[in-house]
Amino acid sequence: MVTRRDFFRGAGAAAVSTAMVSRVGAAALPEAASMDSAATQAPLAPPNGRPYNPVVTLNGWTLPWRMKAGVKEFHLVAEPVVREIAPGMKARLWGYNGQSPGPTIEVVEGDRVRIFVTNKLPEHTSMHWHGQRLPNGMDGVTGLTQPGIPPGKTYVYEFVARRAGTFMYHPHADEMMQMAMGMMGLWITHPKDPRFMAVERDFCMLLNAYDIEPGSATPKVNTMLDFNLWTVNSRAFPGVDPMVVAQGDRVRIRVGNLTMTNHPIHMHGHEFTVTGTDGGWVPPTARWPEVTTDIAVGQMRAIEFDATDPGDWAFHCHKSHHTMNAMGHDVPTMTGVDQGEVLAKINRLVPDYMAMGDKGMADMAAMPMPLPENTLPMMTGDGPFGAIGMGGMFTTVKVRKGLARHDYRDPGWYRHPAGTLAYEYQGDAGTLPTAPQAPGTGHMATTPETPPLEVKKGGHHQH
Ligand SMILES: [Cu+2]
Repeated sequence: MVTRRDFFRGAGAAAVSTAMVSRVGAAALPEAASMDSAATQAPLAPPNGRPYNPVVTLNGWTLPWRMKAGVKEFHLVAEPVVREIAPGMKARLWGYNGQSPGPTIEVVEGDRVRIFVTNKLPEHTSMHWHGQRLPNGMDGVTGLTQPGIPPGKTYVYEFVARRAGTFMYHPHADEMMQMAMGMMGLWITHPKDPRFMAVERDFCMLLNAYDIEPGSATPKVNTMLDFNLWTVNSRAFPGVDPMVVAQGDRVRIRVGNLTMTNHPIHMHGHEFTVTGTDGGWVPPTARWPEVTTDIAVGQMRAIEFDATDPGDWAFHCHKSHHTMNAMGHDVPTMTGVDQGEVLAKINRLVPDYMAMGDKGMADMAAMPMPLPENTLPMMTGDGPFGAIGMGGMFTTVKVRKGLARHDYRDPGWYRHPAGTLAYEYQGDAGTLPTAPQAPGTGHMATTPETPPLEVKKGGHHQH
């Protein structure tokens, strides 16, 4: 089997791809390339067909195709996979061609596309091409437009990619189980004219979610809403790669939501506009600036911005529990609770037990707790200033000056120019500006009775 790694080895993707096509040219089925890595792969420059600007799938890859009599032929294999969610945790999922999500499919508006879908699962499946214009019989709804694809069989889907945009693919068969197991992928139809809404960097990702008990590896597939792992392309922070862009780039980020709840996706430091939805491109006159856009279940949003300001800018879902990993569930609020007495009693029985959360929850991010095997900390990730205290749907957009056009390598942490970093106040409390008292607001405003603020000299924290 040709892996993606083999595919990129050698002089260039185009040359290797041609070799692959000639090797399997006589076979009825196109080779099903497979991927063994969860790292973000270099964009796949089209070796044939109409030109386009390829996307970068975060922690993913694009499926190579073979051209047969003017038709682009792809081969997807539905199969059990092992996906690394983040270093330290692997999940047993169902996916396509070695990974979950499956590989991104990239075609050009007007292309005739033939997709072979082989079922290596123990139950039937099908493939629905979410958002596409196609003949009804190619829509992949089990029972409605086709029988399920039985285990061991291959079905062929064929249609013309009529509309440019961002699409998704997923089964329409035993959906609750199959999507809870990670069966999904992205489909990009590029515009015929590569200059249409061209951007320098074009990222894409699917939001997905799992319910995996701490210490286990297989999702609970009957969970309806109470998922405990919120992921970007089946990766949880700090396993989600940064999006690396050059200062001055026009950047597009395409986000599809195949979880069972909505996600207000928020970006720091820049305004963006929504330029694309599932239904197509948003006309420029209908766009407005945002820093957060809510993405409902089954929706896709393409956002665009000019990367004007260098830095490590957070990019995340704004639901706080979606930037946490498992263990965050059913934890009682302990803020303000003195656990000292009960702690002494518990420690006689369980020496490792730690009381937590009496001053807030931040210490959970920094403390190395004994965790079950194959379990991610609830809040984690180390930054240049200590624990980031995040998990789940969180990553960064790293804007740097002078990056080469196709350089996506992690540049490390941002180095803040002098005078641009928040700092600890070292002066006298008496020299702090006083808050003027608002008229008529009574005791809610700062009053003369407020005890003077104690600021410790010498820069030591009190806790
Ligand atoms: Cu969310």
